[in-house]
Amino acid sequence: MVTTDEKIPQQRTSFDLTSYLKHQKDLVDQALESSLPITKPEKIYEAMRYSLLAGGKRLRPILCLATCDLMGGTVEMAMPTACALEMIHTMSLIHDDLPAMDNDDYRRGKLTNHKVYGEDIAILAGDGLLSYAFEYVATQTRNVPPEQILEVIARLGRTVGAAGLVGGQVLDLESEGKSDITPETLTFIHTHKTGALLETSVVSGAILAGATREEVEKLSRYAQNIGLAFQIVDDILDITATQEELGKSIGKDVQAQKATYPSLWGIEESKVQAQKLVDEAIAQLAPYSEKAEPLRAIAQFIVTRTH
Ligand code: GRG
Repeated sequence: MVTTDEKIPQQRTSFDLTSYLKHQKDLVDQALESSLPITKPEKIYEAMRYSLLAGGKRLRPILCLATCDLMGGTVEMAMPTACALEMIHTMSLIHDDLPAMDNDDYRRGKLTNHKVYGEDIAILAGDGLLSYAFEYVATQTRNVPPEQILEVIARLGRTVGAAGLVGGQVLDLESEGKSDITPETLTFIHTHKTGALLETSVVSGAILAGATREEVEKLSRYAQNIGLAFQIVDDILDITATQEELGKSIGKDVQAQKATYPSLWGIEESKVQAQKLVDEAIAQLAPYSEKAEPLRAIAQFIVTRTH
């Protein structure tokens, strides 16, 4: 029992990332659920919803909401873009899994889109999600000046195209089976294929909230560092995790003779490099108070995650 003259021990309030991620993921999942109603032709909407609502960490939308909040914006301002980021991410997974690319049977613990709906519909489901993402930002964003919405749309376009995901994927495909891939080429592949969308997720939340150029640049550097760390850990998990943990086939990189960070540096050195990048990302957040705790904790989560 605590009496009036007894001192209540001061509990250190450490940020609870698990609760935060769960809460934000639930918010995003609800928004995604209502973002894409089924209409005619039902088959394509079902295929789009199948992959969009198949789970996943929702890291990109969560990052977008976190930076919008850090810069003083609201959930309402960022949620349409957060959903669009997940639509784009999902379409890239659908296309990446196709027989013409990585030829995967499982994703997020479920059969891949083409395994359920066939290759033709899977291609179209990806295309449908990609175009709907842009429509969704343009028509659903509220309480944000039009020029900020336009900047987000332009950034999204650049991120998915040849200057981003598409470019990274092309170089990735071309590098398969080659033994002379340099660290620079590998970094180019991953900053484009994986890093670009993570960076745009972070930056778009800040832009929607009206962040200054300096703030956007600082957050860009945070994002570039976590983007590369994320991919290094992805490469490590492809070797060390189980299929149940990842929800997809493992060991694909070795099988496809892909150059990866562990193949260049070994697993231990790859872990050291990933932690260095995370430390650098967190250093970018020095000017911000405890309001940046979610971004700091997410950066750390990137190297400790098991899936
Ligand atoms: C964008 C027009 C357009 C085409 C796609 C196929 C392709 C071009 C690019 C490949 C992009 C790709 C699949 C990159 C890998 C990114 C990555 C590390 C995915 C795993 O992300 P997680 O761990 O997955 O966040 P969950 O399931 O949690 O969302």
